[in-house]
Amino acid sequence: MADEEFDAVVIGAGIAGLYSIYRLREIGLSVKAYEKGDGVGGTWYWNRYPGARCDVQSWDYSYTFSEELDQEWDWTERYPTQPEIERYLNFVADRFDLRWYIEFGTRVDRARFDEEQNKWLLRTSTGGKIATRYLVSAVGALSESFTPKISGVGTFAGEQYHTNAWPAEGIDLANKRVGVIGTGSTGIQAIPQIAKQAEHLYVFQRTSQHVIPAQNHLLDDAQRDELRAAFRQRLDEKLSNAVGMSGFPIDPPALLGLDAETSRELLEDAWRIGGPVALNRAFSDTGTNLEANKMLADFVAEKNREAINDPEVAEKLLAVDHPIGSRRVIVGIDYFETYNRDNVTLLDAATSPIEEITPAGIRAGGNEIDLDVIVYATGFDGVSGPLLAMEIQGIAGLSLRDKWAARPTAFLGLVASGFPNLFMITGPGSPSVFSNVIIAIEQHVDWIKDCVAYMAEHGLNHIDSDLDAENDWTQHVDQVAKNLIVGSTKSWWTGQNIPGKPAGLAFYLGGLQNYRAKCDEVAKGGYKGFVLRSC
Ligand code: N01
Repeated sequence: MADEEFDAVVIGAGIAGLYSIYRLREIGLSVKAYEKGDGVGGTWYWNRYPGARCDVQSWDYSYTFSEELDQEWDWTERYPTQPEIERYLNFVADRFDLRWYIEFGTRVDRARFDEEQNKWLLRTSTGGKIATRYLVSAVGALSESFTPKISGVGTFAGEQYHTNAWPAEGIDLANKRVGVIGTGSTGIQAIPQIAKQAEHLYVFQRTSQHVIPAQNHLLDDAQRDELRAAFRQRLDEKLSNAVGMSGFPIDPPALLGLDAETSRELLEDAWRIGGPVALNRAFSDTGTNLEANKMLADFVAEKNREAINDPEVAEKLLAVDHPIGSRRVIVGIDYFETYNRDNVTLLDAATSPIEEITPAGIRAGGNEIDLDVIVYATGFDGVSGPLLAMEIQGIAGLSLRDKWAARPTAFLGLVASGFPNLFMITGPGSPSVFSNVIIAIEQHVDWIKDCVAYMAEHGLNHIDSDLDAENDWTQHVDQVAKNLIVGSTKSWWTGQNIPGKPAGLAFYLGGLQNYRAKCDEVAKGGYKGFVLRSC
């Protein structure tokens, strides 16, 4: 027997959760959200590590559903910091009166679909028994952190933190010897900041990375006014391209077809602009042609080399073993310059792998590094990880873990066959964080809201995806990625950062605008590929 019952339960109160509450309330549903943190923000609540900021421009990393919201909020920087984004999301929660509907400090542990009642029955970490017709997972693609199993981890006498669980009060790193494991987007943001605080910083780098400078800057009033005035134009741009960002290069030339002078000029221009899109999208062929890709990678390495004083250190940092863009391109601020500091040591965890954690520090390649603090910037069990962290049981008692044993799949990334009335935001096979995630989230949530409203209008209350449609979609996801360089290297994008996790591309790489068109077409066709009925 449930203690409480709702039309819709939303799991999570980050960007997706907040917007889901807003939209589902708008169509008259009773809604409750459960959030394990004590505040809103999701990713931006948990990732409080030094240097945490978004590598999407602030004016793009903003909701678009309300022009008034856009006009009322002042971003202060091109790339907003974690505290600023957390403030923004709190502003949104208050502005739209969303807190009422959120129970904080409460995790959803179990969800079981009851076929007789056509409802999801949930158990929460606080002992709540909840029934709901629709369950919306807004758990985020990157909320289940990954810490490698290194022997001796429990013996360490100092402090250990994962970047995803950085204490809100911060950590005093002054006069401390700090080891950072991991040089992905997170490590590369944290390392320059930790270096400024620690007595000595040791960076354990297993894979060197292509890093593009952010060219971050503060915004002044005139820039903010300009951005406000261009709200509609920026929105049109975001809705029309593959990554949901404004300033996306239209019809870029092929790098291989250009003479040396022109290509250099364009590369230098893109470098000056900085950020994740300018260089990566400046040419039509660098994402598909390995020769063009190498030219771009060589340019990036040449520019980055200028920032590093010691040629041996430069070699270690810049000998990248994968094509640029094959895993997430990293946006850095003062990253390479940090290795010119006397208090920073780069350690090669590829040739001298981490062997064990000892009471005094980390033993790697036969050497023991004495440490006071170990920071795990070791990433996440992406996309499926947060869903599988809950016990989810669908039709006939099938567990989501079993369904996804070979590979996480869902039709359009939205509904996994056998798990009716469970909508996933940024689920496997959606564009998710492969695009500007806030725009992807708005699209998902709007589609879900329209779908639920359609069902209500037609006297329907049960939606599942057709298994054939789901399988066809997964094949399509792979087909689209086949000739692309993006996703061709092992990383969390393919699940290969997690030992034992089945490999498979987690995203639709065909572009957010094409994904939106496909979802709209499915809806207009009476939700073809989904099975809708009344129970
Ligand atoms: O995680 P990662 P992340 N020994 O998986 C290393 C988003 N994000 O948290 O590459 C030694 O990229 C591992 O090494 P290797 C963004 O989508 C966004 O940095 O596997 N090293 C790697 O260096 C991003 O893609 C922002 O050889 C070990 C690192 O840990 C996603 O989050 C900011 C190891 C993990 O890198 C994940 O980024 C930050 C071991 N045993 C993050 N195990 C924005 O700006 C793992 N590693 C929006």
